[in-house]
Amino acid sequence: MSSDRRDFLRRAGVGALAATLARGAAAAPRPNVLFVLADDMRPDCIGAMGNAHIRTPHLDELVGRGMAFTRAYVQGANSGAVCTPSRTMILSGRSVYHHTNGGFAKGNTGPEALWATTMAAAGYETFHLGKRGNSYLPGMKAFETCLFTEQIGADQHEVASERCADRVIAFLRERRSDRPFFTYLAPPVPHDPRVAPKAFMDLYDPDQIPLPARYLPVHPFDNGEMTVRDEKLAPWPRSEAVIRRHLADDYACITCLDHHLGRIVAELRTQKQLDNTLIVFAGDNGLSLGDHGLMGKQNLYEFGGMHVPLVFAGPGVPQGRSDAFAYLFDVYPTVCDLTGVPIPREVESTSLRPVLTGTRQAVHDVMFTGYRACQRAVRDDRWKIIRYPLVDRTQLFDLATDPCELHDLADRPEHAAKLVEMMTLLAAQQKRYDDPVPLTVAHPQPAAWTPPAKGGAG
Ligand SMILES: [Ca+2]
Repeated sequence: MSSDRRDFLRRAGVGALAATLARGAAAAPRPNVLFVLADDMRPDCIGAMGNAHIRTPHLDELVGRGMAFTRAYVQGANSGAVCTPSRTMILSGRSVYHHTNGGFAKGNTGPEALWATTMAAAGYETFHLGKRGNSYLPGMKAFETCLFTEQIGADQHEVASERCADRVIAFLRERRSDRPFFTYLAPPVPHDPRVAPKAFMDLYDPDQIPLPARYLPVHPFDNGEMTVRDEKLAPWPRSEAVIRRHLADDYACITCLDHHLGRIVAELRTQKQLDNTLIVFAGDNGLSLGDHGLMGKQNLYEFGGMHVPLVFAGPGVPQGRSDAFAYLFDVYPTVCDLTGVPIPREVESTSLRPVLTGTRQAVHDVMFTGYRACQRAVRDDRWKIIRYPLVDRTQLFDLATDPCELHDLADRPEHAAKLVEMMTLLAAQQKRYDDPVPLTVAHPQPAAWTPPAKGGAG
């Protein structure tokens, strides 16, 4: 054998060994991923997160063995249907200010690497089940299997949780792939109409549910979105009885969803896949349900439209709770990071893995949120400003002493410097994300607001 030939074989052998090692690395079993996105869910509607009046045993178990983020937010919306930009951000990893679908961008949004495509390229079998409307169609159609709730009768709210769970369980039982799965489940629950089977509705007596600490009959001024559809779900002024009933209905839908999520988890346990499945639970946006005289998700209060539940549990996730700031669309790069999937450069959001693993306290210093052209907010650990440009109104809250945002300090002379500091911070965040909305307008409208004499469901 010639030395050239031996040299070739040696090099080939090394190459083959390297290839084998590479295959071995690639074939190392990645965990399955089950992402569950509730529709319109407040972050305080999980028993284990401090709500003594709601029953969520399966979500409690998830929180108990995973990591819950107490300060996770949707970045913003240029539409009353906050679902649309929220889901677009999740599926694309692009900021609301760099996307046209419910976002603020005009024209080219830049290249995007869809979450489903990224996971598929890393060897995942991808499965989507969620509502067709108010989401991001290209992001959903990038899944190998893309089912819409309408196709399986899960758009009927009373049976939506059950039918969604049935379909996911069928997927888990029927799949023959050796690949790990990435399942994206987005049931239209607890979104209104807030109806669940009687057994769940009967669990909650409205008279036994306390009023929220932030309850007001009417919002004190015009926030620019006072009569959008969600706000018409209750008459003005919001009566205590009506708010209690909405809360009871909401809790019933969440308990029903919790029950059927428990069935999916039980199936994973039966298949001995639970320990190898990363489960992420989140809400696509929050909801007011009587806080500050508001019903919907079209505002920037802490328990308004943008603050959402976010829980990770499974391989690589320690048990605990974090008050580190998180944007909801951080979920995409975080899941990549936890499963060893490369994060595409087009993804603008940030992996929360350093927070999950304890190597960093936080990956965001502040949270910046926006709603159409009428509301902007920024908060840090203690202070928060909400700016309403169209009515030239500003609120300043000390969240350390006033977590319910009931005491506006914007006009207090002793906080004048803090007001300037927070306005400067807000402007800097706008610049960072290319937010085109001005914080002042030439001819602001009057801030005073009178509820319609008629209107609003009973
Ligand atoms: Ca929603």
